[in-house]
Amino acid sequence: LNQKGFTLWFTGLSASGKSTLASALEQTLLHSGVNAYRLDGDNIRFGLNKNLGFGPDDRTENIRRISEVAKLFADATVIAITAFISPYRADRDSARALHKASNIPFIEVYADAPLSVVEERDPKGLYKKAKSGEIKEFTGISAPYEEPENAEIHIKTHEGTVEQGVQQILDYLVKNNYL
Ligand code: GGZ
Repeated sequence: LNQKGFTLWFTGLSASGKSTLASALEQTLLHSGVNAYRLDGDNIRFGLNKNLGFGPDDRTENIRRISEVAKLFADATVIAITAFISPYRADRDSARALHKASNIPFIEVYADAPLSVVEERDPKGLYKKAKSGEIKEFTGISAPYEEPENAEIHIKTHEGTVEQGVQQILDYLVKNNYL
């Protein structure tokens, strides 16, 4: 085994393109024989974290557990790709510190699209529901999103294609000797 594991930590608003980018990247890596595994709402919020909601404490616990699981995957030489809003800077920094303590690289990827753009996309109608008050504590509307200040990779998802975003990540990984 000569693959070295690390965690690629996506953060961004709902509908910012995190999951799309994370899936496309995972596919690209797997097709080139690199072992990667994606953690997202579908396999975490309906399983390990099904007892958690969207209040501040539950989001913190959501991110804490995900960071522990990602670290284990990376420790097992897999590239862990996480795709969660992770709205609090302190929680992302804790995830980073947890990795650092085990000497496992942690690469933050900001999927950045303006609120006006994600509200317009609104693929599941959640922003509409948040604005009408039907959904409470919705990130960007009635709950905070703290933008990354020093993400290793910053992708303006509304300014390029998915393929360009994936390429931006691959370029970073190659340039920094992760691939
Ligand atoms: C934000 C919510 C909320 C609230 C349900 N706020 O677009 P989606 O649907 O598929 O992605 C969102 C997902 C966010 O879960 P995360 O685990 O990524 O959030 S966090 O990192 O903040 O813990 C959205 C849906 O869940 N969703 N209610 N109130 N997003």
